[in-house]
Amino acid sequence: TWDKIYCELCENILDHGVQVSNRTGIDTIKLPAAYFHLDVGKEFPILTTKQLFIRQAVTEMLWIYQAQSNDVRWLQERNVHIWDLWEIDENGDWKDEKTGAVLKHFDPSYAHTIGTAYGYIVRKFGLIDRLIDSLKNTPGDRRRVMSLWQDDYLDTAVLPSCVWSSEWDITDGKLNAWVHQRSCDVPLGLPFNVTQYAVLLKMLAQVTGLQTGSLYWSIKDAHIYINQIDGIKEQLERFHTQGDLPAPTLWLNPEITNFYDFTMKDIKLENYQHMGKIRFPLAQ
Ligand code: UFP
Repeated sequence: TWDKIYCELCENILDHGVQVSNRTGIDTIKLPAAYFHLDVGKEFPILTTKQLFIRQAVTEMLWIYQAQSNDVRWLQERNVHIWDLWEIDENGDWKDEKTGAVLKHFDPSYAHTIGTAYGYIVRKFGLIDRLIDSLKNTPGDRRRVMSLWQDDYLDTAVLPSCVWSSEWDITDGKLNAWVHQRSCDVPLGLPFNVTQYAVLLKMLAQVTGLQTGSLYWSIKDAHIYINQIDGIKEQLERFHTQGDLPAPTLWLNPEITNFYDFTMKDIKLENYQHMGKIRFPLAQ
């Protein structure tokens, strides 16, 4: 199950990781690489050893792949504040949350956005439309690579996309995705990212008439910030004393056949049992 894979990765990082400094000023314990496989058709992956905020996770995914937006206000209007620390201000500045120092200056036309990353790239290169077209019309295609990493757009991005590549495969009527993440905040980012791509996989399978298959997930730089270690130890303690809880199911409105028609009302997590919140600090 996902909790087991996740907890083993956390233990592996704590036991065998190396402490390094990085641009955020908060050290991490890191492993250079990690990999796992999840059969989403069998079990919907969402952690039960801590509560995951599914509404926020799905909203962010829709912001990137459906609204194809880089505008942080789109999220704020929906009461999602996970990108507030990376919002470019009116003057084009991206500022340090604590000191107010300007970390990077952008053209003021990027005000209120995160610059040219994530949804901006999806829209600019028509990535979703191309993917859906290929899934429907050339099922045997082996070139379905969706790349959010575009060299020409890195300098104008506040945070270049972390989960940046996905490859989409059809085998035996099932849709599978191979997802790669260049940098992974395991306590905060990974639980969100995995659940988001599981929802995306199911949405894409539905609108292309395929069954839900697997997520194959690879990570370069899997890390835990040192101020997150206590929270992870608490989660590991929960897992070792209570195991995990039965996985919930994800309901998608079966009437939706166009990817762009999905709204939050059409996406529901049912029977989600979990062991409650764990607070983890976020490094800007
Ligand atoms: N991060 C994730 N997943 C995401 C996201 C960010 O794990 O979807 F947007 C984390 C990884 C890293 C930090 O800790 O955010 C990005 O920093 P950097 O660009 O220096 O890798």
